[in-house]
Amino acid sequence: MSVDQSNLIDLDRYPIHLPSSHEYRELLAQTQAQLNDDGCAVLRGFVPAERIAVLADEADSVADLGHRSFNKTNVYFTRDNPDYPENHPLRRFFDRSNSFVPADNFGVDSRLRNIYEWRHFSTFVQQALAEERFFRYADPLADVIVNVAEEGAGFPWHFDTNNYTVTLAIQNADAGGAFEYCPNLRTPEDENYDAVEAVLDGRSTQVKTLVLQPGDLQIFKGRYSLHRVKPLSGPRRRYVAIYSFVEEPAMVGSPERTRQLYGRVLPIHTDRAGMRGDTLID
Ligand SMILES: O=C(O)CCC(=O)C(=O)O
Ligand SMILES: [Fe+2]
Repeated sequence: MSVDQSNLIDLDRYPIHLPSSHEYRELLAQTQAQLNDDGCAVLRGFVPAERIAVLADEADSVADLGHRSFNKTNVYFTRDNPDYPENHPLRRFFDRSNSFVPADNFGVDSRLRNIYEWRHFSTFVQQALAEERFFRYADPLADVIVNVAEEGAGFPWHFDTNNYTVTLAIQNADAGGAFEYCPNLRTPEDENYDAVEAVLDGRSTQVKTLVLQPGDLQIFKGRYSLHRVKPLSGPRRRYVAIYSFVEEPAMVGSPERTRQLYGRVLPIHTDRAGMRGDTLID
C-alpha cells in the first residue's frame, strides 16, 4: 500500500486492504446486501470530507478540458419509432449534456487514478459485484474520467447500457443534483413500459432519492433501474469521477463513440476497432 491511498481512502472505516479480516468480510457482506436489495451500494465518506479537497483541486485543474456533447435521447438511447403512440416511453426524448474530462488528463501522479489502480480497490468492487470476469478498462481516454456538469446540464431519466458503474462524488453543485432511481423497474424479459411511463409523468411511487456528498463512493447497477440526476443550479460545478471496469481485458471504445464522448481518438481506438467495448456509462 502506498501512502497516497491511505491518505485518501478512509481505511479505518473501509478496510479494503485487509481482505482476510473480519471487518472486511462485514463490509463486503453489507455492500453486497445493498446491491442485491436495490442495485445500488453507497460507501459514505469513502474519501473523508477533510481529504476531498485534494480531488476537487485535481478536478478543477482539468475541468476546462472536458469535452462537451449534447443530444436528445429517450431512456433507452434508441431512435424514434413512429410505430408507437406519441407519449410512449420509446418516443419521449429529453435533452442530455455531458462534459467528460478524458482519462489521459489523469496520469501517474493523479490521486484519482491512484485509487482506481490500487489493486485492493478493484478487488473489493469485483467481490461486491460478484463478477467473475472483471478488469480495469484498457481505454486510455476512458478508464478514469471526470464528469463536469453545470447549471442547466442534466442526466435525464435513462437505463444504462452497461451493467454497473462505479462513481466517486467529488463536488456538488450549489443546489439540485440528487440521484433518483427506481430499482429493477425492468427485467430482461419485461420492459414494464407502464411503470416507465409513470416515472416520466412524475406519478410513480417507486422512485428512490439519494443525495450523495463529496467523498461518497457509489456502485450502481443501472441496466434495469431507471435513473436520473435532478437538474443543477448555482454557479458551482458538479464533479463526479467515473471508474470503468469491464469483462474483457483488452477492450477499448469504438472510434465513433470515443470521438463523440471525448472529441478525439487515439491509435489504439482505430487499431482495435472491431473489438467493440462501449462500456462507458450511459
Ligand atoms: O453523474 C451521475 O451521478 C450518474 C450519471 C449517469 O447516470 C450516467 O451517466 O449514466
Ligand atoms: Fe446512468
